[in-house]
Amino acid sequence: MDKMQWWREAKFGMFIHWGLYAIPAGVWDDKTIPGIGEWIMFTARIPIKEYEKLAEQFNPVRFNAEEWVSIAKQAGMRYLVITAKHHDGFCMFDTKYTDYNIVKATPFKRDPLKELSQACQKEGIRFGFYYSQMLDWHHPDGMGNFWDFDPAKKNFSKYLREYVMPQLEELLTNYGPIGVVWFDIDTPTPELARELREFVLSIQPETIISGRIGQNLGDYQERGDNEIPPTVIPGDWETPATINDTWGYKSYDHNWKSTGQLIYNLVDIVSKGGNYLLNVGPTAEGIIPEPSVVRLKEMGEWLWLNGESIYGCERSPLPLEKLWWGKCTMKENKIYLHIFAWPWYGKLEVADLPFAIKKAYPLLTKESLSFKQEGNNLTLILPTKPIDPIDTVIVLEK
Ligand code: FHN
Repeated sequence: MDKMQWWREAKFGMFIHWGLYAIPAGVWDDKTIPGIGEWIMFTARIPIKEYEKLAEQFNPVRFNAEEWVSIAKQAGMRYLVITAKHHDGFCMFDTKYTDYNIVKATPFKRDPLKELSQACQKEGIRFGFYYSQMLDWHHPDGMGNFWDFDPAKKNFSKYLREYVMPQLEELLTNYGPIGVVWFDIDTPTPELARELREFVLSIQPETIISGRIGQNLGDYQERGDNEIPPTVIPGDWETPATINDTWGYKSYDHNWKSTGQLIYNLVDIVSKGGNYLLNVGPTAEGIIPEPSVVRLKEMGEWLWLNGESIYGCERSPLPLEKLWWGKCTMKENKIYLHIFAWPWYGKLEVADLPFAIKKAYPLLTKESLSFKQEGNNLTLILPTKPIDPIDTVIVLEK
């Protein structure tokens, strides 16, 4: 079977950005630091020696892997991707290639990736990890830190071969089956990207590699952060996205998207053929912020009832730009109309249908709706009010 199959069907995953940056949470030296939380070391140009001290304080005693996985599961998410090493270089897993890791450098001493991988396996959620292969502000040969190191003296291929690859070997050997290796940004040359790809696949050939390995060598295309393409896109692709405006936790970012917006984004992405990798940024205590949990739970409630119109669905067969009322997904002999803007006059005209319709009904009530089809055009009689307050799904059956 095609190794992409489970991923294509999954549609919805949990991204987790968790690391030392959760301690300052967007504040350094009593100043609020602009931008995304996990970039604080860069944005505030924090010297390694100072940033490193955060590790001594990192003790997320409230972290509970099973709880996190159950939040993902209840949200209807089918895979999980957590930062093993972000740009700050701190390793959130046990590694013998640096002591700058959560087991050796913190009072916590536990390996959250191990616990999460086990909890995922138990719950049937695919486990994956994010690994910053290009930027590493802590390693003298990684890219990006020009305030502690002289960029001219860096030996990137040495870092990639003698540090990144051995760490990937640990991650691909000690944590069970890895669904996704989520590289970020890019790998500078096609040769190095190919070497990296082949190395990963030599250990776990079934692992899916994110598009940001660069050089067109990913197994799917990664869209920009929070970028939803305007139209249907061929091939496999994913949108990584935030619930507020940061990936890593920031104490004062309260700009949470509404549940309605998040469901709309999910449906929009699926209607265009993609996956939605939605991020949470846990606190330094190990808690997924409550506003995220509430929204994920509400998404899960919607998906519990309407998941048939999402999981395993194909891109819209109808031209999306004509659907002023919502979105459309499809699976086997069914077209799913996702109505976000309810036509108050109780009638919906749908043009360009690819096949003759035998039955029409709301997914939630299954009560037949009357309709008339002339050629490719359908007129559907709808109840006067929506059945779901956010997205009422109408099924058209062949
Ligand atoms: O720089 C990172 C950022 O911190 C975050 O990890 C996002 C997630 O897609 N990726 C990078 C920028 O594209």
